[in-house]
Amino acid sequence: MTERIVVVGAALFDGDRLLAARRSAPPELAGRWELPGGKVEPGETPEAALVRELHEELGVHADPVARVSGEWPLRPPYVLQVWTARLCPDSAAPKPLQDHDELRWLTRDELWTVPWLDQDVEAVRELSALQGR
Ligand code: 9L3
Ligand code: MG
Repeated sequence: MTERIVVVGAALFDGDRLLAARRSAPPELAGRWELPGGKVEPGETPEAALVRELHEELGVHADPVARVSGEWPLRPPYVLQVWTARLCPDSAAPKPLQDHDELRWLTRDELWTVPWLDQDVEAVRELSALQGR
């Protein structure tokens, strides 16, 4: 049996605005919005993967804050786990460097104005419950 592989998604907050990223690849996911992140590499902690992915994808320095409870199935063998995260004081503003073509900071009222990936909907719902959104 193939082991399951964790994909980390970042709920990056600036105050109470949440960063959403529109995927540009692969074609079947393009145009849908996600919590940025990616696959945890062998020997890597999920927190380290989160920091690495946010740097690669968005050019930012960010710190993981807390794991969001829950785990959501992706295409096997992948499962999605989510951490809240904050930009470090020295960080540049996020830019879509790879895999995304647009970024948006969503206020609580705007949370459901983008077409999230199906797998991210449950995670965003969990986040909104956490934040009383
Ligand atoms: N995925 C779903 N939601 C997310 C992320 C970061 C990733 N919030 C899915 C999309 C891909 C797979 O996980 O099928 C691996 O992600 P990536 O490494 O292409 O970002
Ligand atoms: Mg990614």
